[in-house]
Amino acid sequence: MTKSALQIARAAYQPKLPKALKGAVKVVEGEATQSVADQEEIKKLFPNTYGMPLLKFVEGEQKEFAPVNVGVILSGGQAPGGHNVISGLFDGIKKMNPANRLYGFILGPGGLVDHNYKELTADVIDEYRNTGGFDIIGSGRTKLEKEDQFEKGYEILKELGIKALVIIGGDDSNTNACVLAEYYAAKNYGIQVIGCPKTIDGDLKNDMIETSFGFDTACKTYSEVIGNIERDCNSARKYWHFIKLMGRSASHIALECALQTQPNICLISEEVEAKNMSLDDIVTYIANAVVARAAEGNNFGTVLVPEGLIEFIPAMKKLIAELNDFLAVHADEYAAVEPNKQREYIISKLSADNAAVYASLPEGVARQLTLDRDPHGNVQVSLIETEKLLSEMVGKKLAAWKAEGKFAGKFSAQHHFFGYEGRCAAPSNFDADYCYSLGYTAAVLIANGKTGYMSSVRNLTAPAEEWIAGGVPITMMMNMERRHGEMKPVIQKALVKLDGAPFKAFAAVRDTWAKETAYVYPGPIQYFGPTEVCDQPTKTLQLEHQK
Ligand code: FBP
Repeated sequence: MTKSALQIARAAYQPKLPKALKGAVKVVEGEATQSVADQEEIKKLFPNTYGMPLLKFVEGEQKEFAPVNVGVILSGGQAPGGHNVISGLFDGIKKMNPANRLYGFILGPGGLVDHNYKELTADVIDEYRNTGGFDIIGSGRTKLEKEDQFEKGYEILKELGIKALVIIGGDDSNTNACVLAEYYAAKNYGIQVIGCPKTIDGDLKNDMIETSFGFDTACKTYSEVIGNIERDCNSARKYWHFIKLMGRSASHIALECALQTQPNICLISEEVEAKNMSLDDIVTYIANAVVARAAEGNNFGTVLVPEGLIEFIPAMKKLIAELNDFLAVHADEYAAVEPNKQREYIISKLSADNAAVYASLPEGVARQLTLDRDPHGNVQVSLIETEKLLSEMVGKKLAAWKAEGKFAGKFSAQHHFFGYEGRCAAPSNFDADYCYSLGYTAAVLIANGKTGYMSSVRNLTAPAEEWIAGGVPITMMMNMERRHGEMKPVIQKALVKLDGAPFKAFAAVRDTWAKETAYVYPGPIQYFGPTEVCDQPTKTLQLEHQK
């Protein structure tokens, strides 16, 4: 592999660890825990791993640990810092006992089931320290949820003498890690399962998991380019830029990027849902901002749009649900209709409310809603170009207002989608340190015989030295939710809280940002230099910690 100059310099970076992890570690047990909701059901489903205590690591005395082989899986979408979780885990288990070995399962949970693995030796690990990406072993979205998968996994774990498995993933992958931990415990297989909180989306968080890794780097990467666009926009003064930001469901990324760059508008899906806003309400909100800025001679601006927006607009949610049901039964009939009559055909089949919403959509989006379906027959909402949908509708509204004499400015739009380019960026110092600490924490949990725990590193706005490492029982984060028509135990997804400090801070200033040109240009992530430039956590974390 030809390495860039930054990659070479960055390989030498030694991630910062919390004080308690620097030497010998003692595990202190806290109170027994309860699940966040549905305690009786969760307890019944997880008799071996429910109610375990919170764990905190403090400095302790040197101990001897029996050798143990460990497996690791990267699950789901990439997030910056995954390689550092693995290098922290490697260094941690080697420190406990140099005879310990680490195996990586290839291309996600599927690698465990298909017995596809490779040993991660010191040479391999050293190639990937402080780098972005998950390419050390690859990732995948196979769900580990069936007994035959658990048994296939057990076969290979037994063969390789692996006594502990670390699953690095988001809420669903950690839910599955918990089910697997319970299954292996119930069967007395002697295999521990530990989770690590990953996802750029930032929606795996709670009192004990302050943030998921990758969110910091991804948001800083997007904020750099949003800032660049804002500066371009303020230089040419002729475009409105509509920027869609990744984050399948929650709007944490859009909110964080707004706090970093101060755009004219940032939509928050959770607010749209809470206020029962229609697509037209959103379009009118943006169009009003365009008119107000145009009145001051500013025919330019930036709008941040969260990827999951469409599904949070109550009227769109209902329309999508009816379309899913209808096309599940009438797909062939629909396909037989001449293309130029398909729109009318759908309108004639929908209930009155949904037909009106459908008829109001631009041609391209309406077509996307009926064509692009996933293998389960559902609309692939992430493929919908929401940024184009909104700008097209805003453009139409402004044209109508112009004809009525209500708008005298100009409106010309540019579109962007920032997602994949942030998922494999070289981890910021924060993510490099945080991930290494999470991996090291997993090693300590393993050495102490724990299973069904997630690595937890807290107090993240303080210097890394003062971070608090430990373990949280995964059952503590669970509740019962309806999934595919069945009630299932799952980790609660954390959406943007409208009464939370980050949203409130944004809501307090957004009207000013809409009117004025208050852009902030964060610039690229810095890896070397003063700490206020290189080591800042996200604004979200800073605001949440100010409470
Ligand atoms: P995870 O939740 O698995 O971390 O993935 C998040 C994400 O990056 C979302 O932001 C995005 O909607 C999705 O993955 C894209 O998935 P894919 O990589 O399969 O296109």
